[in-house]
This record gives sequence, C-alpha cells and structure tokens, in this order.
Amino acid sequence: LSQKPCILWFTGLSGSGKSTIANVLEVKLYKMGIKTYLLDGDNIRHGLNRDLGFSKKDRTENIRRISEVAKLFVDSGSIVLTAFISPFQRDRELARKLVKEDEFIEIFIDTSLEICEQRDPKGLYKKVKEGKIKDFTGIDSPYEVPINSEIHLKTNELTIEQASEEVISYLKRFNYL
Ligand code: GGZ
Repeated sequence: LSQKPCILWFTGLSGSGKSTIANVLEVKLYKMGIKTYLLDGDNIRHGLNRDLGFSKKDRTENIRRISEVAKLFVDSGSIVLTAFISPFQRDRELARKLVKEDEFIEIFIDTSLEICEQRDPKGLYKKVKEGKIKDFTGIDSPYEVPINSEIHLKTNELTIEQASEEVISYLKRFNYL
C-alpha cells in the first residue's frame, strides 16, 4: 500500500462543514490504511495557538503556524488535513508555497452564509447578532473566496458522504492513494 504525502487544506466559513467533512474523510483514509493527521481548532487553537485571537494579524499568525506544522507532518509522510476558516487569500498562498506544488490541495467548502447562519451549530451567529462577538468571519470580518482551489465542494448539492468521496476520488485520480 502506498501513499503520497500532502496537505488537504480545507477553507470555508464557520459552520460550513469543514471539520465534519475532514473528520469523515480521515476515518475513510484510516480504514484504507493511510497515515493521516488532522489539525483543527480543537488541537491547535486550544494549544499551540491559544495566545491568538481573531484580529487580522492573529488570524494570519494562526495560519502561518498551522502551515508550518502541516509541513512537518508532510515531511514525516502523512496526509495532513487542516480545517480552519483561513479567510485570507494571501495567507493561503503562503501556506501553499511552504510545500512542493503538488503537495498542497486546497478544498473550498462552499456553503452560503445564509445556510451557515441557519445551521449555527455552536450558536455563534446568534451571539454575533446579539453583539456578543465582533470581527466574525462573513459578518464584520472578510472571507476572501478562493480563486485557485483544487477541489470545490458545494455543500448545498452534496451530502457529507459525497463530499468526502469527491476528495478520495481526487486523491486516487492524481495518485496520492
Ligand atoms: C470566526 C470565530 C470567531 C470569529 C470564534 N470569527 O465554527 P467554529 O467556531 O468551530 O469555527 C470558528 C473558529 C475559527 O477559527 P479558525 O482558526 O478556523 O479561524 S481563522 O482561520 O480565521 O484563524 C468559530 C470560532 O473559531 N470563532 N470567534 N470572530 N470564527
């Protein structure tokens, strides 16, 4: 069994489904015997990056550190999944440039703000409306829509299962798996 290490860089709004799809995908890869590592808010923003907030400067530093860590896991031979909003095109470009051209696969989880607000899995959009959170992505902090994603998943047309299968197909088609 062979695998080619890479970074699967998920980007999208809060509540878009990045973490959910990344988690389902990681289980599928694990069952195929693939060595993976998932970086998300739970293991990064509560640890390594707990000194960072949500200003533009802090988000940029958040993504910079995450991309450096992802690179280390690629060096160790893993398929790395990262699930962060990563709202700025420039920060995503810098992450991309850290590794070889074919080692960075950007996956745009394209879920409209309306749907994210309706889902509101953590009640954050409600808190934003109540004025309890500011600088929230998509509301009063920008989300720069990806222009060069390798994979574009429109979640209103796809189930979680289909979305994760699309990524598996891509990885097979381009010989990562
Ligand atoms: C955006 C915020 C904010 C603000 C807290 N803006 O749905 P979640 O909860 O689990 O995902 C969001 C997460 C975003 O962290 P990231 O590290 O992915 O962001 S970035 O890439 O922009 O650095 C949300 C929660 O943290 N959260 N405050 N103001 N999301």
